[in-house]
Amino acid sequence: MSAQKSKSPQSLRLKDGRVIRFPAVMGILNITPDSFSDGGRFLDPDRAVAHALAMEAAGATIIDVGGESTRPGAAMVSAEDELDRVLPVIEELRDRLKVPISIDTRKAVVASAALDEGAAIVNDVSGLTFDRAMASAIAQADAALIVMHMRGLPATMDRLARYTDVVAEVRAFLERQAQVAISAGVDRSSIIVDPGLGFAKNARHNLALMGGLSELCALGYPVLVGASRKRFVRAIAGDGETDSSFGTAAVNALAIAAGASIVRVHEPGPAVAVVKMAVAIAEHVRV
Ligand code: PMM
Repeated sequence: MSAQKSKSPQSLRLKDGRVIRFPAVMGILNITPDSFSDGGRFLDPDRAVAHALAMEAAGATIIDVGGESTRPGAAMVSAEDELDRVLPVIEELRDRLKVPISIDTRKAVVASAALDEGAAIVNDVSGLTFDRAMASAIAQADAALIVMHMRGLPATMDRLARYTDVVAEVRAFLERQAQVAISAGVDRSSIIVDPGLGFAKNARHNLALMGGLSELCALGYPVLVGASRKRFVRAIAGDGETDSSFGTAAVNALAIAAGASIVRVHEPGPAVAVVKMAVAIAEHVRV
């Protein structure tokens, strides 16, 4: 699959030599009691491991493991609780998965422990604003980094959804925080950026960011889009499982067409089909 616009990188090489080819599908593994659509389903480590393996079999080429819900209004989780949830699962998956693991955390101690245990990518939804030690922890481990845009904390972010020009403001944040990572020693070619759909953004902001995705791609970093089953998708496409799955598929197709490199989803199987189709059309259009 390769139909990336010329400025977007075609792949990302991890320090262990594995290569993630774009566009890629990232499967979500939330080991939390309260994440929006799958809270409580994978708290049991055996179920979590089985689900990760099933997502890999369905075509996910990154598995994103998280132990803290960041849904709007969610309360903070201690580093100990987060570690208790994610480490046993990462330890088990390390030798059973062929694809790389990303750790979805805002805390440097959690990131470092997960990287030691076998994760290769840190997915920081705070875009390096939550924990000052995060950038150097990632640099030290020679890991890859996803810099996502958000404002405030999950408990407060809905109140901060005010922008004059959401695309320009998100773009400036991503550029600045990627630079923070580079200054701390993170390799430029290991950085992925993400507009953070739904994080301190209302439906209008999310739609504007989708419309401005090519401007984010122009930063030159791979762009990740995470729309799976989010509030704005359910509000527009419908709240039922089928509605939100098709709504998510529409966002993913348009994201890939605009040059995004990774889609983050709960259901990798359908997302792989969507990505293949979007790539085929994009390649044909550009012949
Ligand atoms: N969304 C959620 C959690 N982590 N990480 C990135 N990089 N991008 C996202 O959009 C994102 C994320 C919240 O969704 P979930 O509770 O369904 O995982």
